[in-house]
Amino acid sequence: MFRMRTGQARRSDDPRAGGRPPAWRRWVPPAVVSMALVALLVTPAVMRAAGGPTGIDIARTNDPIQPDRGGRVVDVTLESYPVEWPVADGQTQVMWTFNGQVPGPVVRVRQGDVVRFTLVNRDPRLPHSADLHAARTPWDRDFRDVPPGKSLQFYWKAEYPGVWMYHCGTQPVILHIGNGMFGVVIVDPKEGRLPAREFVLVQHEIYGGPNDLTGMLADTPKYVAFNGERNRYAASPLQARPGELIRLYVVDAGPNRSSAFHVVGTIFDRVEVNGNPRNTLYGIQTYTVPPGGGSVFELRIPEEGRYPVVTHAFNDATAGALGILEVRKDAPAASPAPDALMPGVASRPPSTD
Ligand SMILES: [Cu+2]
Repeated sequence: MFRMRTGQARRSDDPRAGGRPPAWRRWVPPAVVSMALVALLVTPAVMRAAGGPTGIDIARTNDPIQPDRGGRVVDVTLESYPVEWPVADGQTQVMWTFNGQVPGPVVRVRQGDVVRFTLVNRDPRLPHSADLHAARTPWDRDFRDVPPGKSLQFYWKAEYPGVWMYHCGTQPVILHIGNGMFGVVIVDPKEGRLPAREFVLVQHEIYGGPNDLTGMLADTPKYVAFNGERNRYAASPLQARPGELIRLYVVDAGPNRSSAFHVVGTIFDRVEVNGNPRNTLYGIQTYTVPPGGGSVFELRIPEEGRYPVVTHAFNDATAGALGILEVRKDAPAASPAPDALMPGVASRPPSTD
């Protein structure tokens, strides 16, 4: 099925607005062809690895939109399906995921880019959806449920730099987020950033399994975690070198608890509220990231040592929202590879039960 609901997609600055049928139904402007070619060339590796919607009809909701000057069209495809996921000490449970991992893959674009976003629902049983906090677009059109075996595609523009949550918004939303359906969009500022050692940390709760709606509503998580697993970075610390710039993209996926984000033994030189450099605070000990929010934390650690990364709400740190940042002169060099942003988080195949 190929559904087009283009009427709502018009933007006030679109020269094609005015009630005529959308031009792309009748002919394809050369600009669109070149946009498509650019998209093929610049698709990030992490998204190429996610695979495409081959074999599934795409329901597209709006017309292609133009990137800002210097911007690109970037293809991003997320696939929803359940996996057996290690939550703590080799213990696994079924989690609902984007692309077979908790958190879902990091989507990284630059301010001014246009994202051609596709959600493919490979869950044989349940509808899912994608609510992207970085996108300004109608909820009832683009964040709507995608039935099993179907897909949905829409365009959105990365307007503000920042670190943004995305999540499944299918009812009951708490169940879909509580089962692992969330991830991070990084929109890099158009003026760029200083090179740094970068990590993405998503704090979230882990409940008693996909049917534990009662526990989610009562706010009684089994574990609290950074990046999918209790104490993930305690046994395998994050590594950095003395004095280098460290940049942490922190999102709290909840669904219920905030993160009182803190690194023991140091001070954040800068905190960018929502990850926008124009919202910068200096010299911060702890900064709250609420469910559905994110911030960028920058720090330099002069001395070698072990520096715990925690939520300073210690019930949740004790429940697993704890890691170690290990600073050593002989730490491996910082890697620009997308995989290095969330060490240890790897895609798993669909659950077969
Ligand atoms: Cu879902």
